[in-house]
Amino acid sequence: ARIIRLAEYTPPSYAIDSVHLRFDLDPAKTRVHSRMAVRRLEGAAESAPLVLDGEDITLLTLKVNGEFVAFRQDGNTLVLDKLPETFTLEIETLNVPQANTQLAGLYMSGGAFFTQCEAEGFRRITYWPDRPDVMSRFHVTLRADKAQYPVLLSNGNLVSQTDLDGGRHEAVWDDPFPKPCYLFALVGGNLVCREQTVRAASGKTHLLQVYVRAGDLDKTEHAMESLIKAIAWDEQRFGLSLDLDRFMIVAVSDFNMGAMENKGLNIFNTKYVLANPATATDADYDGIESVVGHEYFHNWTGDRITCRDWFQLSLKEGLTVFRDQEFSQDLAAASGGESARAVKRIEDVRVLRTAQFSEDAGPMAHPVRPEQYQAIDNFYTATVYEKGAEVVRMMQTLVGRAGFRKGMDLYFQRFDGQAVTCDDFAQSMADANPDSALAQHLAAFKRWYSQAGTPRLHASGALDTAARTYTLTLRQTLPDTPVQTGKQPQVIPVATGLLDARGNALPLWLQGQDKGTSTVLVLTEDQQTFVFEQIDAHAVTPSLLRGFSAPVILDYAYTDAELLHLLAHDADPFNRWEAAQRLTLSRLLAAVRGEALNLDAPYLDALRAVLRDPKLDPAFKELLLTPPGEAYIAEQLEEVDPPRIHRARQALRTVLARELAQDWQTLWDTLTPEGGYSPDFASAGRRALRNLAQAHLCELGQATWLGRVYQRVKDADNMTDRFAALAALVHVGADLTKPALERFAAQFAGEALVMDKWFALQASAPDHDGQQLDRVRALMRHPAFSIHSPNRARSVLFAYCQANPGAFHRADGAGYAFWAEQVQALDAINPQVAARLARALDRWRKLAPAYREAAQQALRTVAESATLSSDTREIIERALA
Ligand code: B3K
Ligand code: ZN
Repeated sequence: ARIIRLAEYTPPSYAIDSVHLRFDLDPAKTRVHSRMAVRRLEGAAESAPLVLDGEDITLLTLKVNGEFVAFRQDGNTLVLDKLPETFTLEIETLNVPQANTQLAGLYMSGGAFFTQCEAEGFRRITYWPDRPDVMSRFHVTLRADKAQYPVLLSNGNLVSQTDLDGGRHEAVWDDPFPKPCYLFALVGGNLVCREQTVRAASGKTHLLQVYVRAGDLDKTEHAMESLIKAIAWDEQRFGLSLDLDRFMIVAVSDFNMGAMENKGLNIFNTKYVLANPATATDADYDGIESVVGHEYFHNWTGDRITCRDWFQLSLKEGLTVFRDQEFSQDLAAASGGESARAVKRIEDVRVLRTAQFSEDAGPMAHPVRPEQYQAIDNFYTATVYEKGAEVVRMMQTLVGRAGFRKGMDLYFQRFDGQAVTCDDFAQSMADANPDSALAQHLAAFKRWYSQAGTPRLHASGALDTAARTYTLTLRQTLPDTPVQTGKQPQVIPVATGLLDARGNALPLWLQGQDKGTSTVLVLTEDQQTFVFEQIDAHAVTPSLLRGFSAPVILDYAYTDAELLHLLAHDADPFNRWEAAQRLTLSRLLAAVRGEALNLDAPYLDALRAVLRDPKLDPAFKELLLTPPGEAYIAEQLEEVDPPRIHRARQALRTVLARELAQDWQTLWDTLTPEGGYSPDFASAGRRALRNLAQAHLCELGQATWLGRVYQRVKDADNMTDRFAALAALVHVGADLTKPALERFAAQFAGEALVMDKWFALQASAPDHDGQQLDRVRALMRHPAFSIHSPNRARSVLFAYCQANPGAFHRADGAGYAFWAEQVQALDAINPQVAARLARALDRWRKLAPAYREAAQQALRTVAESATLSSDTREIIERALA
């Protein structure tokens, strides 16, 4: 496949100022008529051809100014030469939505029509210069059978709705904002909606609608509330208000990812819309809030200002993830106080360090602004999204919250309505804050966009009691990554505090300046020293990288005593959690090396003290007592034996269950629910901690506990508790597991999202008896399984191959052979989803020899298949390179 390179970017030669699209919707043959007003751009040669993309569609007619003309067809492009300066281009194509299993372009789900155009789906609808820097005014007419497709939606405002002959009807939509084609959307089907009008700060009223299938209306309240909160938050925090009269969210069960920010017509995976207490967990409620926020925030960061080319994807994604993270933090803090902010931050960092750090260390390592790709859909990654968000967060750290707002204002002032680059954003931030460290070191800072790999931050400290100084030396190293070596230093903001022997915060003086008790040191060179003055202490413990102020791996030779000290006293809650993680990790790593797992009294006492501390949030305690995940542990090792890691982590849980039994019991007894279910921060935190206690109590294997938990599967009044109980049984593999699973399936057979959880829980269960792979195969034979549904495929295949390393990695290679089979099967149906599954073997080179050979064999098997999509091929080739 062709490699697309950032260095080869050239601006378009033609603009399409406006387009009239007409769809005659039909599952087997949808006709798409497009009439475009085209204009040659200044600077383009008179002879410049117009290049249109098209894929898997049939061209019916093509006319320039009403005349048939000659054109060249070259693979998936159509090239027009000898064009006038301005002209009308008319194109008619044929789509077969019912045959579109890739779910990109125009497709069907549950008997209704939906589109997904980002990144390159519009070319699967009609011929078009499918690139984000071509922005047009869209005027759309939709026609369909009225009885089957009573609801017809597209972007912008509804102009008219009329009945036609033959039981058909027509809806006309007009989007007042020019947009790239990837933001186009249409929906046609039998849907119902929850609607509400809101009055914005400006006094303008807007109509908000959430469309779902009949029967799901009782699950739309939380999405609507989240949308209303998102609108208010963006006005308040960034002064950005809704620019449309009407804003719609539509839920669809077959969707390749989470959701899509089409202008005024967001299309969502049902998973991120539908929730009621009986079917959704606290995590689902949180997911909905953040994804509804995310897509809404794209209206400004993505839609009003979009990307010049797909290499700039993080311009909208990193920034919008940052915005949705801030939104969730602000909402949590509003209901749960300031400490709730830290809980959200820890959750985000956990995702970053698990998914992104391993990506940065593997064959898919790429900069936040990638330099090349074969299939752009492969670059909707943790690096572009989560690391991209950290880059934006570091800017905020360097210029301050008020400075960040100024930078955002300037960015909108300069670029509203345009397709721009990451450089444009960074420059706006720097220009709005000329005296900041960001402006001073902008070029070096921007290496965060261009250099791949996770920097290592090495820190060491020296206390000089005679001179009353504490000298902190910071040094950075940047690892080589595939195709990138010899990197330059980056700008690393290191939020720092110092603790004395009693745990008090020391006043910080740097070069005679009073820095309070926490300060951001800015590392810009390979190595720098920072001398804190007037230190009156006999021992100093540094608290570094507070709040995880940069996406780096911190290397500091903390002793257990120092970590226990930070865990007990650090004013920064993130670093208290981090200290506990480090203490737990070192014990886990010893167990993985084969040492006996004897948890020492100081460590256990520290955990007990946390559990008993009335000042700490239950949500924080739950995070602190949850050991690092298996994938994160694996990243700390040179050579990985996944089942061994699983056993070590499991052994730790068993010891924690036993040693802290008294406390688990107390938590279970005292964290009883207060009133009916509410997904708010405090209630969710109490449930999380109580369910963690329950899981540990089940580990002890007492029949009374297992019976009690089975009872909870039967009578819990909300899905969070019911599912936690079911998960606890599945995890320990108790006799009651089977009847509990059966009961649950019978009760929720009609709830697709609940059944996804049921499948995923079983596919990710530990392999107690060597039969787990057979159980996964049996799940695939279940009548409710379908590989065509991405959610269902994820709930079985991804849950096993990606989320269950202890069972998937087998010395006999059977897990890998299964993976190879499924990647190929899925690739024939849906390359985007297949390519995601393909990444389950990204880290194969790190595996212990027995696994490694079998994994390589499986990768080769897939590589040899002749029909592979470019999506999957790119992943497999990189893995084998
Ligand atoms: N922008 C979409 C992602 C589209 C992915 C295309 N393969 C969702 C989001 O980030 O909001
Ligand atoms: Zn996004």
